[in-house]
Amino acid sequence: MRVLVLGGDGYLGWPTALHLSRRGHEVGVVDSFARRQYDFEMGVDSLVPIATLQRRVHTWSKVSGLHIAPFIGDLTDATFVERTLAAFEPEAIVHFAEQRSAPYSMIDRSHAVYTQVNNVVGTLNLLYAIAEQDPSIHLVKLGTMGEYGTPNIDIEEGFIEITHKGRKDILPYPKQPGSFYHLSKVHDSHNIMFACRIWGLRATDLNQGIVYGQQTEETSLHPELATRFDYDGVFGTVLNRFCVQAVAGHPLTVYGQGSQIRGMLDIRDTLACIELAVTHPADKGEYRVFNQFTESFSLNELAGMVSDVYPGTVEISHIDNPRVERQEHYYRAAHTKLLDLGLVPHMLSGQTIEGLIHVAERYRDRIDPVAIKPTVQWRHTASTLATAGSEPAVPEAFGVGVETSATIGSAEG
Ligand code: NAD
Ligand code: USQ
Repeated sequence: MRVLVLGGDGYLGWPTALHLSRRGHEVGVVDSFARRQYDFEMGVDSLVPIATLQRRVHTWSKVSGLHIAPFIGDLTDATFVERTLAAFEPEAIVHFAEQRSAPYSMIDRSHAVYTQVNNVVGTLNLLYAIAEQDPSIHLVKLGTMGEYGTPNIDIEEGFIEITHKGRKDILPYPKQPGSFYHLSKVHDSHNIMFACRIWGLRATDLNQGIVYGQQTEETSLHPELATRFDYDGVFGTVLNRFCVQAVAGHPLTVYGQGSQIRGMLDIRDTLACIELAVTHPADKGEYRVFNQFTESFSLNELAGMVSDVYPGTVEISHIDNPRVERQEHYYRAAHTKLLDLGLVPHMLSGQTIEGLIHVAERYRDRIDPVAIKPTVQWRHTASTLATAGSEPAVPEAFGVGVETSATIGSAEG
């Protein structure tokens, strides 16, 4: 199939492009390099060095003899989106190209606005281009498990049957996201579902859990094919961070009680799930949702596993939770649809954690201990809100972790 991977220079987009290319699909990648720019803004870097996109594509063609077509541009530019679709003529589009960090979206007003404009407008431009050029293109869109939040009932895959005053309907599952980033995914989901209903588009919304891991079959073939590995307090995700922290001799930063539970999956399963979604397209007019994770863990369990596997001493530290999130909560989420399509998951094992620790040890010299600390607070103070009108390019508000008695709104926790 002709598959266009949006966000194809990112942590998940690049290995997905390689995987689909190796599996015989004709692949194009689109990226604006926004992600590389956030690193400059924050003064952080991927732990594993990454080559430029042009270098990556060149190395892939040398290693595999296969071509990946790069398209450089921004999805918020509607003309760029239209031209790219017209030039590549995809049968499927895998859409990873969004600002994906919850803490980044919570830095201040301008970062919340940027995140929602980038994500929602980019997706809207894409929906219009698909509808106008070829409504048969299957959109495979990355959503997130965090759209659902942590309700006190089982989470279903996108929809729930509700009986109300004696009548029944199947309705979108209620959403209670935990950051302006997660909210942007909810807005996207509504827009995509609406476009399927009114224009007859076909789409799969993949509500993905937290991904861990750094190496895939294809990225391991050459150092210039490596994907990024974030461990900093804004872009690093929990298990990847804990492994780097163990190697750095830094206490594992469990936020709050650590009883929060999240759905997780191995990066190799992300690739497999995307391929399954692409090769089993939604029907014309169908908007379907798959919950893309394989196992759930509490943060304490994750910290415990890293501490058990790491050969040296590991300290686990419970720090004040910078986020507003439920800590003691029920969590049971359905995730059978991808398994029904044939997913054979890589379960989290000591070996997987050892692999991550090994990557962190190899690049130990590149670990910046200053980058590890969480710096973004969900609870804005009155003084922060009063100064939120200014929009510095590198926001001084980054690190606004000042808690005062005037702290506003912290209903959960
Ligand atoms: P990433 O930031 O590494 O990659 C996203 C890529 O999209 C970047 O290369 C960035 O430059 C590009 N991009 C962003 N906005 C763009 C725009 N307007 N136009 C063109 N390119 C743009 O993120 P990732 O970790 O690879 O995540 C990919 C997707 O998967 C995201 O949508 C994210 O929300 C979702 N997701 C990620 C995880 C995870 O644990 N990493 C979990 C669940 C869902
Ligand atoms: N956490 C810690 N310590 C840390 C980092 C995080 O305890 O050092 C906690 C957080 O408080 C949270 C949980 O770990 O309870 C997950 O945080 P995270 O930063 O690993 O993941 P999250 O912010 O949820 O976002 C990540 C990706 C995002 C994706 C989401 C999937 O960055 O793109 O959408 O995972 S999900 O969580 O299912 O919504």
